[in-house]
Amino acid sequence: MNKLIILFMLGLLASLSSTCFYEEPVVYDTDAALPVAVSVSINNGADNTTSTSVTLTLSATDDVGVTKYYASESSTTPSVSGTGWQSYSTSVAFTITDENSDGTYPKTVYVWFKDDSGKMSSRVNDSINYIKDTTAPTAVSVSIDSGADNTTSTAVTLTLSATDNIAVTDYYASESNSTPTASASGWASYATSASFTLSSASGAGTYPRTVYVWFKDGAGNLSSSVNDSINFIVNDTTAPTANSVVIDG
Ligand SMILES: [Ca+2]
Ligand SMILES: [Ca+2]
Repeated sequence: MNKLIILFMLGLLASLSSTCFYEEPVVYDTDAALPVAVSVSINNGADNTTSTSVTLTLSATDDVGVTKYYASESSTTPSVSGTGWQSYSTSVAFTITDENSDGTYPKTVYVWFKDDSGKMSSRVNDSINYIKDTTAPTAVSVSIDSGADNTTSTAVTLTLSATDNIAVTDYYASESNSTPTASASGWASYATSASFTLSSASGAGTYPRTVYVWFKDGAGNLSSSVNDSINFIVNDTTAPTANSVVIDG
C-alpha cells in the first residue's frame, strides 16, 4: 500500500516537472535568407583618382542584418570563414594596389557581404581609373597682353603654356615670386588664356609689373615658375596751371 502511494507521488512529480516547470524551446531559423549585395561605389562614382586611398560606399540588405563585408581587387569569391572580412559600414576606407610607373590604370573593386549566421551574398563591383603621376608639369611660358610693352589698364590677359606627362590642371598667377603651396587658394583651372588684374598705382607714372605663373597637375605636382613683365602706365590727367600773362600797356 505504502509502496503504491510513493510510486503514485513520484509519477505525479514527474508529470508536474515536465508540464509546468520547463518547456524545451523550439528553435526556428530566423536568419534564413542570404544577404543581398546592392551596390559599391568608389569615391562616390568618380572617374579618376590620383591616390591609392579611396572610400567605398557600401549597400546591402538582409532579413536579420548585414554584419561583414569583404572587399578585394580579385573577383575570386572569398572563403566565408577566411580572413579579410571586416565589420560592415556604409562608408569604408580601401587601398588600391599601387603601380611602379606613371600612367592611368583601371581598377575594379569587388565586394561581398555576410550576415551574422555566416551566409554570404553575391558580389557587386565598381571601377575607377587610378592615375599615378609623380612627374611635375613643365612651365613653358607666360606672356602678358601678347607681349606688349605697356598697358594703361590693370586688366590684362595672360597667355599660358605648360606641359605634363598626364595633364596640366591648374595655374597660379601672382606678382609675388614666392612659390605657392599646392593647396593655396589662388589656383585656377588651367587654360591657355586667362585674365589677370595688375596691382594699381595712384600717381601718374610708369610702373613695371611682373607676373609669375606656376602650373599644377591632378596629383598636386608643381612646376617651376615662368614670368613676364609689362609697364603699367598711369597717364598724367592733371591739366597744367596757366600762370598770368601781363602785357605791357
Ligand atoms: Ca540573413
Ligand atoms: Ca604630372
